[in-house]
Amino acid sequence: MASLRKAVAAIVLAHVAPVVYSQTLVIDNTTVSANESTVAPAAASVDAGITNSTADLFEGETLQLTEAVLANLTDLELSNVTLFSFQNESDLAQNLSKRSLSGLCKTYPDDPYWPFPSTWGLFNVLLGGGLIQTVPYAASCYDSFGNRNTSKCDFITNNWINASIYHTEDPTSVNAVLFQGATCMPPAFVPSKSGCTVGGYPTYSVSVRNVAQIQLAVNFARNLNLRLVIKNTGHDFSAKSVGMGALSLWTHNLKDIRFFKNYRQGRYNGPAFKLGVGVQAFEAYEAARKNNVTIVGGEGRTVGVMGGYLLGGGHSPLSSLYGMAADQVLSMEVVLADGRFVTASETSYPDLFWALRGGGGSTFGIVTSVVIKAYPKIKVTTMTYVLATGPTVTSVQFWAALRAFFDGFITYTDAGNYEYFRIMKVGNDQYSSDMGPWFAPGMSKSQLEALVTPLFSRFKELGVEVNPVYTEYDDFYDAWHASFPVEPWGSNAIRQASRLFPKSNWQDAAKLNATFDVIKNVVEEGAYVVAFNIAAAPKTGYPDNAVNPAWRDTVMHAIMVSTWDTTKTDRDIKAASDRLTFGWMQRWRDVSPGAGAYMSEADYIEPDFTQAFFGSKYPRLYQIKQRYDPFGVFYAHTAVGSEDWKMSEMILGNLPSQNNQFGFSYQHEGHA
Ligand SMILES: Cc1cc2nc3c(=O)[nH]c(=O)nc-3n(C[C@H](O)[C@H](O)[C@H](O)COP(=O)(O)OP(=O)(O)OC[C@H]3O[C@@H](n4cnc5c(N)ncnc54)[C@H](O)[C@@H]3O)c2cc1C
Ligand SMILES: *[C@@H]1O[C@H](CO)[C@@H](O)[C@H](O)[C@H]1NC(C)=O
Ligand SMILES: *[C@@H]1O[C@H](CO)[C@@H](O)[C@H](O)[C@H]1NC(C)=O
Ligand SMILES: *[C@@H]1O[C@H](CO)[C@@H](O)[C@H](O)[C@H]1NC(C)=O
Ligand SMILES: *[C@@H]1O[C@H](CO)[C@@H](O)[C@H](O)[C@H]1NC(C)=O
Ligand SMILES: *[C@@H]1O[C@H](CO)[C@@H](O)[C@H](O)[C@H]1NC(C)=O
Ligand SMILES: *[C@@H]1O[C@H](CO)[C@@H](O)[C@H](O)[C@H]1NC(C)=O
Ligand SMILES: *[C@@H]1O[C@H](CO)[C@@H](O)[C@H](O)[C@H]1NC(C)=O
Ligand SMILES: *[C@@H]1O[C@H](CO)[C@@H](O)[C@H](O)[C@H]1NC(C)=O
Ligand SMILES: *[C@@H]1O[C@H](CO)[C@@H](O)[C@H](O)[C@H]1NC(C)=O
Ligand SMILES: *[C@@H]1O[C@H](CO)[C@@H](O)[C@H](O)[C@H]1NC(C)=O
Ligand SMILES: CC(=O)N[C@H]1CO[C@H](CO)[C@@H](O)[C@@H]1O
Repeated sequence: MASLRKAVAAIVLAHVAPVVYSQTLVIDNTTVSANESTVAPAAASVDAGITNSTADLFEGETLQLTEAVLANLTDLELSNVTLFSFQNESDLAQNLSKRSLSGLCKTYPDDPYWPFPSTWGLFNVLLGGGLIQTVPYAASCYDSFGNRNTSKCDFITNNWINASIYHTEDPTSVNAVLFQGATCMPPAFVPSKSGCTVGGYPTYSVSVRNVAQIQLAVNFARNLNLRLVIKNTGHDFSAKSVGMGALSLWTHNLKDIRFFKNYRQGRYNGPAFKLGVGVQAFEAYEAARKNNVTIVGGEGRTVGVMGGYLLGGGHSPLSSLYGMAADQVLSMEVVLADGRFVTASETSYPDLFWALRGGGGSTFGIVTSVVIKAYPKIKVTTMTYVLATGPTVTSVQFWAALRAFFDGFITYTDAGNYEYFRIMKVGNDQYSSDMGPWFAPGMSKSQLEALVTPLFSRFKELGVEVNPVYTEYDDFYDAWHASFPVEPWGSNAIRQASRLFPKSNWQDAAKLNATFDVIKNVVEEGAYVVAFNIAAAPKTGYPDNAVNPAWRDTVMHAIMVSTWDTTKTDRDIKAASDRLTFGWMQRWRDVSPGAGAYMSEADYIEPDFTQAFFGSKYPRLYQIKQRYDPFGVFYAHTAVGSEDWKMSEMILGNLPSQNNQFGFSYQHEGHA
């Protein structure tokens, strides 16, 4: 530790020179590279025995920042080191916002309080390296960052839409580029508006490998009132993992996986996994297959199933049977807004534990790992078919057959099934709806055939023939892998919105008519509907947590999509965007008053989002947010407490921009 002190001194004293830092430090007159093994790990290796963790910490979780380490550094009277202090009582008594110019906004790159390059250098050294200055993913298509490379640009262009796997390897690339500002798209996607700037991407990212780095970053951001964002994969529909001028924590590399054959905690006694928050669906499912068990995760292959997915609830092909992903959690390790690292479980920070399971990402803390229940290996039968108008099927028959399918929604989810289907207009009075897949966990082919016999008989009566293809699999992995192709990514010409339609709409003939009508008429007007017959109230029960109560009452999660041609005028694009929220979606809300929408796949400007995304859970979530994050260190669009802040610039007149070019990104309006 003595050498660490000297190293820090060397860096700080050297910053009289304009650019002093590199990835090296001078320790006892010897230059060494500043990397994970030289600095952040030196912070402290904490004895796992003193935590409340229910499973041993991963190695990166044992590397923690403590008061003692900071005390060693402050002994040197280095004023910059206080920038990394934990939150304390005197911080609470004052207002941290005094550190920004107006006292209202986050500190922004043009602000005189924005850290000097030398301060960023010191930060990087304390991190042990891993601070990345943003170069947008598609920068190789342009000259702006000095790295133009035609072959790399061609590769990125070619894989932009169809290969999320590459985007999730990049520190800042996100799916919802529209809200980022689409400031660095491959030119082929933006023929008239090409160019490349950082825009709404963060300024810096920390490539996180250990807890000490997260704590340093949280303390630094809180003490300097910087905007902080968290990026795991960047899948979020609302671009919640970016923000202009932000410091980003990139958690993608937290990939540890540990399996417990027999795990005991509270009343639970069975198999479990402890998964790093960077583990993606394909990796989690591979691990489950290898250990002959099944876990609850989403359909998208590269989604971060322990990150924003699970924190927002997390629906799964297994939800009708086992509930939401958030229902499976036994404990979590979390860095809080005050910089402290804690365990959240039924017995340690139970209020936080409740909120983290469904209350949304980037709100209460930065999760580093999650312990979840695992289930025995199960067989799965899938089925696909295409229902479409054509020479023998009129649109009237098409809608009647689709309605016959809707009529069975309660029956199918009661049987533990999940059906993922799409409905689209393919021409004048021409429609198509592909079932892909009908997913029947725990069922054999003959059991599924028996379940759907009445449906296909009804199709026959209506004069509609489909060709169902059944496949029986030995385990979840194979069924999942065969059923869900790699997901698309990164369009700037798309908006989505969704609704969790209540089961009670199926228990009243007039309401079901009205529900079906509003699905049908938005498709007739050009909406593309992606829907799930799914439930999240399994017979075996579910824990009390922050999952949107609308999930417990639903039998259909339906997403509507509006796309447009980017060569259209802004006026036409705005019309398409507004029609989604205020035209089509309003009809869906009107037939389901008091229901809700799934925060992770919702309308970016859902009116009354606190009710829609959190329902009756909101007041308690807001209270917990105030308790754990009184300064608003964590902010994400539509997250709990975000209504206290305002973006001052809009895209298309009403979509808050994560890329505000004109000064402060957002304003604190004070709490109610
Ligand atoms: C193709 C595709 C398929 C999908 N399939 C499903 C599905 O089957 N079921 C389903 O429920 N959802 C699905 N989703 C939605 C998905 O749940 C959300 O996009 C979710 O936000 C992804 O989480 P992430 O961590 O991968 O993404 P990110 O965009 O990186 O993060 C999402 C949010 O969580 C926060 N966050 C991330 N990591 C952490 C952390 N460690 N601690 C605290 N906050 C964190 C981020 O700051 C951000 O606010 C899908 C999305 C896509 C694009
Ligand atoms: C603090 O510094 C002293 C003296 O160099 C060292 O012995 C001790 O291990 C350090 N403590 C921590 C927590 O880093
Ligand atoms: C480091 O170098 C300086 C000047 O070259 C010298 O005075 C000092 O003794 C050296 N310190 C160590 C620990 O070697
Ligand atoms: C980290 O730095 C140390 C000291 O210079 C060096 O020995 C080690 O090889 C470096 N590790 C990596 C991964 O660069
Ligand atoms: C509290 O933290 C601030 C930095 O935010 C530091 O300047 C101050 O000395 C700390 N006060 C105490 C009592 O530790
Ligand atoms: C802190 O901020 C609140 C609300 O903006 C204000 O009322 C209060 O006076 C501030 N306190 C200090 C110590 O500046
Ligand atoms: C350009 O990109 C290609 C493909 O990614 C890479 O192999 C090559 O080394 C790059 N060229 C330069 C000069 O960086
Ligand atoms: C994406 O599509 C392009 C063009 O068809 C193809 O070259 C590329 O291999 C695809 N990438 C993936 C990962 O499927
Ligand atoms: C999984 O099951 C297979 C087949 O029954 C068996 O060969 C294998 O050893 C099991 N693996 C584990 C990790 O239990
Ligand atoms: C452990 O749990 C107790 C009781 O909830 C709590 O006071 C303490 O802060 C927890 N410690 C950690 C490190 O989570
Ligand atoms: C539902 O719609 C069908 C077909 O349009 C109609 O025959 C039936 O009377 C409607 N039911 C109710 C309760 O409105
Ligand atoms: C941001 C900040 O506080 N920077 C300070 C770091 O330390 C040097 C030397 O003491 C000061 O000059 C900076 O103002």
